[in-house]
Amino acid sequence: MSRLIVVSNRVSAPEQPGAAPAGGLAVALSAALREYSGFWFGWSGETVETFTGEVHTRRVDEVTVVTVDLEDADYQEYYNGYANGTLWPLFHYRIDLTAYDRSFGEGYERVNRRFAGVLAPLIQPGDLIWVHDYHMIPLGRELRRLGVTNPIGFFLHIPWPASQLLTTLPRNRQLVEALFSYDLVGFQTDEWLWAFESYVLGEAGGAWGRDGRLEAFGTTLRAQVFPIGLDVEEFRALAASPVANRAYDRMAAHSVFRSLIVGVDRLDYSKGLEERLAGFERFLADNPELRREVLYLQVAPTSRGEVGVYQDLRARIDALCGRINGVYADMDWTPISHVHRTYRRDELAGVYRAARVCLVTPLRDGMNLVAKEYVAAQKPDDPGVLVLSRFAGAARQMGEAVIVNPFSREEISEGLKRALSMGREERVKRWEILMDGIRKSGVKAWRDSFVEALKASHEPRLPFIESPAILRVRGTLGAGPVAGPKPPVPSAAPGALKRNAKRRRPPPSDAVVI
Ligand code: ADQ
Repeated sequence: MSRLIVVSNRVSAPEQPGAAPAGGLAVALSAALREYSGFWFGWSGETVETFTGEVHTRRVDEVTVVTVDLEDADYQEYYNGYANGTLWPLFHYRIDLTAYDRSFGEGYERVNRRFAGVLAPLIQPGDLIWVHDYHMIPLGRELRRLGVTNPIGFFLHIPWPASQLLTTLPRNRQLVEALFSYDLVGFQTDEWLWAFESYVLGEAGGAWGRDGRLEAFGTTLRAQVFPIGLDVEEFRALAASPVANRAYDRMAAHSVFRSLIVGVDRLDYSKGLEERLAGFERFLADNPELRREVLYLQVAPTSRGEVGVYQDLRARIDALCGRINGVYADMDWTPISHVHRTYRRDELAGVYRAARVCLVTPLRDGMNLVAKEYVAAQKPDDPGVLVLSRFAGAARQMGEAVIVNPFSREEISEGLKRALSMGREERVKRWEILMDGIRKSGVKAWRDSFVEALKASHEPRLPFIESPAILRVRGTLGAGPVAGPKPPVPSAAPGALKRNAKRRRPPPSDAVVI
């Protein structure tokens, strides 16, 4: 059987024993890696002063994890810069927050060349390579340049933007051209797939090829929808665990005689937290008789805290919660509890179960797993109600939720009221349909269908190897190792180690994903 190589910016195997349990996605991918006896490759989460290309190999829970350190400048330009300062806002339709600095783009290309240079010698004939997310778009092209002809697939966890937005990105054509080095490109929903097809056909002069493949840039690829899901049974088991029961009891005692409304999000502008709080404020203003009947718990741990816009967002959310509480709180009741911590998955599952309503109102979201987790954690005979943004990828599959426009505070307020007043019979009916849907499109189905489609969409390729002259030029531009043997690892002399001192970068709060 072929080996499977999973590539993502952060590998999600727990770094130390006792670290938070991995999410459903990590569990599913780890299981696949055990089945296919492959390995997981990515950034170590550490930076050093000078890139060496040295790989760190560990076995975590029977999975081989291979990581590489990056340089400080890589971290700033590739990770904080192009990935999270350019592509993330742009792909979430926030061109007002998008940084178009050229140095970020250069850092992004450099890091992808470095990853490819380290990974290529580890690839064997017959291996399947599965690359994840926006940090790694050029990786496939770089692997091809180094002569890798194996099947390589790419899955985008976030939205694909409309062409009118993507064309604001300098070198947008090169970014899309890079995707044509993959055999298969997967999206969460048909909306993001159509936006991609529309760019290829409208902007890149592409065309439909045979068997539904897309042709452009002198080659072809298959683009398909693979909606990501949960390991539903695992999550239901978590929701019934002793830790979940304790969290449930705590929340039930805290909200006695009141309905608990919950929101759980990484603190990110795409999640619509400010708009949601404004919607909740509107609900309090419009429904004086219901005010003291509700408690709203918003769990929003800091993510990407080194990036300025995220620090500003934190300050605005804190101020907004403080203002709403200041206006509406009473001696024995505070409408909003706002916590910054991350919680264990089993604890979160207990909180979901105790909540009568879950507010999931991103302004734009690839899928949104919180929506699915909330549904999976409910009591079948007395489930709560999901209020879901029409702009979350999850809304394409979860039409039985109360669907709202997150930009409208009136719609959030009305959706909340509708959810709080919904009778048990209707709640059960809607929940059963939602539950059936998330069971049918779980994370294992997602994973297996992607891997099968990757095998089926691979077409033999001639090795694409650049001339030694080009490789030399790329080397002198600071590209790092591009092929062949690894560069020498610096000597272990104390001075040398100090000069290349490691720095642990912030925990992967944006990598709850992978
Ligand atoms: P994210 O933007 O991270 O993922 P989401 O799908 O909602 O968004 O996943 C968040 C995960 O983090 C959930 O599993 C949730 O339980 C967990 N989480 C959130 N807050 C937490 C807290 N305080 N403590 C502990 N855990 C917490 C990206 C895309 C999404 C896409 C996923 C998967 O942006 O659209 O659904 O990848 O493809």
